[in-house]
Amino acid sequence: MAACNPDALLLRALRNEKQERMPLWVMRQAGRYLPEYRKLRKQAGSFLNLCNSPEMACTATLQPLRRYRLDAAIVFSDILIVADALGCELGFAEGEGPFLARPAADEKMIASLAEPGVDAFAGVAATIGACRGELAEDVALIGFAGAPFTLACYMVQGSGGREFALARRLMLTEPQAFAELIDRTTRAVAACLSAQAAAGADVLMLFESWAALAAPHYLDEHVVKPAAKVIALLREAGIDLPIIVFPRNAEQVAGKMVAAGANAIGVGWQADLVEVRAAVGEQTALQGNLDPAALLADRETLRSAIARTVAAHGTGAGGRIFNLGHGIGKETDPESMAILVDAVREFSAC
Ligand code: 1CP
Repeated sequence: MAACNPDALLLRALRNEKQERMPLWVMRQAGRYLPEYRKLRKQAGSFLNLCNSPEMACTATLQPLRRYRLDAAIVFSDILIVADALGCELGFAEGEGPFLARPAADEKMIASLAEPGVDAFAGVAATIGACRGELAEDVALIGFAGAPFTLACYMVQGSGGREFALARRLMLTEPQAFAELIDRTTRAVAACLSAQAAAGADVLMLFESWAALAAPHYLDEHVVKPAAKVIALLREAGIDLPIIVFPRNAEQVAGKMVAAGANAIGVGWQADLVEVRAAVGEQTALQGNLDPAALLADRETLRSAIARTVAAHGTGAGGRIFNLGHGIGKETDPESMAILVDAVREFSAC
């Protein structure tokens, strides 16, 4: 397992070292906006076949790198593989999205979940291994997992959505069962990330995409503490890779995530980068946060939005990583990504 060059731009930014420009990668950069992804997805027959085949998942991971000068690849997988390993049985409904056939909807179902270890994540580990050999030395490979609260939302609900009312109800009405679910999920997330670290990931990222659904009263207990525990379990296992935490739309926890051991904070597009920087100080890297809708605009509008995001990152000592503030939309013209890559290089050069 050959790691990338320690001087790769993304790793330097994560260590708060001097950058000649901002490193750039894009959430969901391997995905449906690329015609070659849609073709591969068709060949695979289903999203899950694609995820579960290390060879095809590796091809999907590398597709955006073949087109664009990006500084990182993110392994092609999904946050819901952890829910599957816990026993919730991940399925995918064409035209709708992922679902869990056996949701962890009550105390009894939560008590009967599996205890997946590192071996349960051999598939994504094999994808990481396959990708690392194909990537240029200066491209970092990012391994990832969903954070416990976001996964718990899907596991109780059984499907996606914007509200996750069943999960929020369980959190209120059966606090012990919900805490048990978070606890079991926390251990499984650590196992999933450990497997990816052992297979050669250079950076790890925790997607806490639905953090904002935890009412303020619950944020510490169900969002901050579980992330801290995942990080502690990784450090105890001797894994010292940089860790990016993305508490989307709950950026008020950024300072606490840094105290919990996060090396960088992913910032959603609705948050003010300048405010998050003030909260975390100059010792922590920030990643973000262009509105993905900017990629649907004309070239000049897109370029000025990029210039604004670069300016909001500022020029202080803290690490600065350019990304979108959420995943790239499937309607995006691949040519807009090319404009983005050139503009970030142009505007952030120093
Ligand atoms: O081809 C298809 O139809 C599948 C679309 C798709 C893709 C490309 C899904 C289903 N997952 C993925 C890959 C994926 N998902 C990656 C790796 C690729 C990359 O980033 O380049 C990553 C990091 C994710 C992460 C993920 N999956 C998140 C967290 C990020 C976020 O967007 O907030 C979440 C919430 C999911 C769940 C999920 N998987 C897929 C869909 C459509 C969803 C959302 C479901 C919902 O809430 O309704």
